Amino acid sequence: MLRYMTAGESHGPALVAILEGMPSNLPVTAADINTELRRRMGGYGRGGRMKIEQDEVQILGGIRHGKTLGSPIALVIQNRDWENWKTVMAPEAEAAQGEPDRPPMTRPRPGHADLIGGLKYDHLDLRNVLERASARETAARVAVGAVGKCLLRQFGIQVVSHVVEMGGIRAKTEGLSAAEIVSLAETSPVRCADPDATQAILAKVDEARSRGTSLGGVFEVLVVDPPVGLGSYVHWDHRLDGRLAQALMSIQAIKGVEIGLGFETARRFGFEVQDEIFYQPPGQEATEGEGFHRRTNFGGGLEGGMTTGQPIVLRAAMKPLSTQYKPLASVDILTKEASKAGVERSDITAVPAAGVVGEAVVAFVIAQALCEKFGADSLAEMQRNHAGYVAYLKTR
Ligand code: EPS
Repeated sequence: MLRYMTAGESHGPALVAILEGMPSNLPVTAADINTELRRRMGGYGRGGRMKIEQDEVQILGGIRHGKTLGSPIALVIQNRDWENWKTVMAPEAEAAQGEPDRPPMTRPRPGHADLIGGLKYDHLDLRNVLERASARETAARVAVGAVGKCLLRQFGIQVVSHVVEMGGIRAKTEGLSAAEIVSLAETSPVRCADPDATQAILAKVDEARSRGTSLGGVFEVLVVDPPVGLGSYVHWDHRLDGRLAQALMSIQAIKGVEIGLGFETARRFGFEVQDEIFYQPPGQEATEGEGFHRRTNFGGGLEGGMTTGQPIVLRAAMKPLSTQYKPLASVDILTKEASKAGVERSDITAVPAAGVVGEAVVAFVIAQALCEKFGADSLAEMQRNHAGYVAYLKTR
């Protein structure tokens, strides 16, 4: 089974990921991964940290001469900021004497993992929690997802994203193709495909900054050209919709996930939300699709926990980041006195970056489902199995 783990603290020496179960002979280069890492670092509204970091992957195992070996893939991303935190974050016991200018963090931020993590893991310095709870960890997930994208590319599957809403400002993208959305979003400073909405969002980010607060939003992830029948209806943990929702929900600060029409389906009649089924014999001049096909995609490319072959459409809602430059009420965990929450350096918003992270976690889940369906010892074996399946589908 394709699986991965990450380790590393936000201001520790590095982030580490181990990805296991990728087929052998898959072309993967550091450049494939670095492209995605760089996309994640962008977006208007990021804080000072992104001026320090220049995320680049080091491949420590599992790839030789540009191809996967089938063995675990070990990836490392150094934290440049580590230079400024060497004593505070040192693994050595002697360093615990601390630095006078960086006292323990004892005033938990509402909405962050600080308080509950401190209680649960018995920490009096909440830095022990926030360092790992930080969304810095998503750099490692993006590296893993980039390898997943390399696999998907071999099967003609693309995973893209764009910001559809920020601070209550909604993008208008009706009538645009996925390709148009992507090219517009990639040139927008907030990764939004609507130029008017982009301008309004930039102003809203500035307003949030000047008011000492943060801004949330919604991003959409699209999986273009997935094969029919990834995932399964037979068991709860095989259902691909559930697995994709979990992956997106696990991204820091995500509070809601929708698939296709999502919550809107609940407001409509039944006949308004199902994607009717049509058939056109293969080989005949295809006007709107060969074989079984649909004219709508309300279901977001998923039926019964399986891919329909239409684009998979997922949206995730990110709350405004919990660090507030104008801090909210909190309590000092040592003195128990009412106190303003601690202020850690942070971003005003990270919704544009979260979209890139969304692509990565979705790419991983789709890659995992692809490996399950087509076997995953070698790329050639997967391609043979995939070709056989495609040929079989043409007979139906
Ligand atoms: C983060 C706080 C900020 C962000 C960070 C996530 O970091 P710092 O405290 O070092 O300024 O920049 O995001 C990243 C470092 C990143 O690579 O995305 C947090 O508290 O979650």
